[in-house]
Amino acid sequence: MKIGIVCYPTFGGSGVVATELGLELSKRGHEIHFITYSQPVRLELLSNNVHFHEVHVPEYPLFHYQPYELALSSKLVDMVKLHGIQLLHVHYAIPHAYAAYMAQQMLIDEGILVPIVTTLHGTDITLVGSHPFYKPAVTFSINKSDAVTSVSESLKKDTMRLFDIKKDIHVVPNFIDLEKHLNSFTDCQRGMMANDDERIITHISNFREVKQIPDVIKIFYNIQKELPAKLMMVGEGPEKEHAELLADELGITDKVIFFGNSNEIDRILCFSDLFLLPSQTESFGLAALEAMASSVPVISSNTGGLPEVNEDGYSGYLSDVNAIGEMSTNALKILKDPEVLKKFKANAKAQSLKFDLHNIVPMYEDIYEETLKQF
Ligand code: GMT
Repeated sequence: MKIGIVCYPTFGGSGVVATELGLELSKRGHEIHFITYSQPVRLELLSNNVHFHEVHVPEYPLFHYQPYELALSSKLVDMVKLHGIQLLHVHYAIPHAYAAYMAQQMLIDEGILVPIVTTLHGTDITLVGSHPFYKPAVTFSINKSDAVTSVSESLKKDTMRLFDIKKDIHVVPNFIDLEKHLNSFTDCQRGMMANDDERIITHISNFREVKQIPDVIKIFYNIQKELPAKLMMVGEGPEKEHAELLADELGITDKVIFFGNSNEIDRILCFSDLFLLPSQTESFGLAALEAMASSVPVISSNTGGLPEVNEDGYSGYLSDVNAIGEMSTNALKILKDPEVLKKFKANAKAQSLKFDLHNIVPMYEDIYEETLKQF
């Protein structure tokens, strides 16, 4: 199949999933066209089967807001015509599903039929999409998609609760390329980051309010009072400065390392002992799955889709949002005893195998085939 993929090209989970999906589909013989405003961060190599088409939005002083949807829908029309793209798969409803629907209508005018598959990722539904300013457009574009998928059962329920949805929603969980997480713990150059007696705790996110960044710092503060430890904070976002100040206030700056955005997540996870994800809401928690694939147990909140990913008492522990005390106690339960840590590490790895891309990507292929048949 010739498939057009629209996504955010940044470090966020939806862009990562879209990129990894496109790469795997290309390996399975499909021709993939990424259409977005810059080359997706995890898309390092283009090939015969993987193409990238940049959406340009010319600046014009009259516009207070530059019309990205318009430029995207025009680009989609041009690329479908030029490359014979058969299906558009858009990741994150806003504004991608809306732009794809406009492109579809323009193409119908020229006698070209292209179905749209929309994947809902989380904040496009729970935080942004359900805002009254966007809701009618998001409801319309979900209902006009030819197939709709969500990354967890929990997100499907949220979508049905928050919007008047007339379509069936297929749950296709996020997935992991386990081959990228094959490093054994001894390969990781751990010594560059911490002393042998120190535990390494990691958090990776876009440092938005929803990630409860102060909770990450406070949980770590409690941990390091009980045993030698370092905290790796990976990512960029609005809450980062606040986190730096909080670490300073608590007198732990020498134990907290802020990395910024990184393309070497697997290397960082390779030397990590524990992952913290105490989010307010999380439709899936791809970062937690990436941690588990590197044998890193997860202390997370029990919100949204996280219980579908992290199994309480097995691959880590789940607690209510803001339950900093309980999260700290659970973290210490895992970290204090090397035998317990070893067991949780093995469990985390075993849990991640449920999300092997070789099992999940065919679910998308089936949806594409079914959608093309019915269109
Ligand atoms: O977590 C974010 O704020 C980024 C966001 C995105 O769209 O890139 O992540 C969402 O999609 C990911 C991939 O499906 C999920 O793993 C994240 O849980 C989800 N984030 C939230 O629901 C907050």
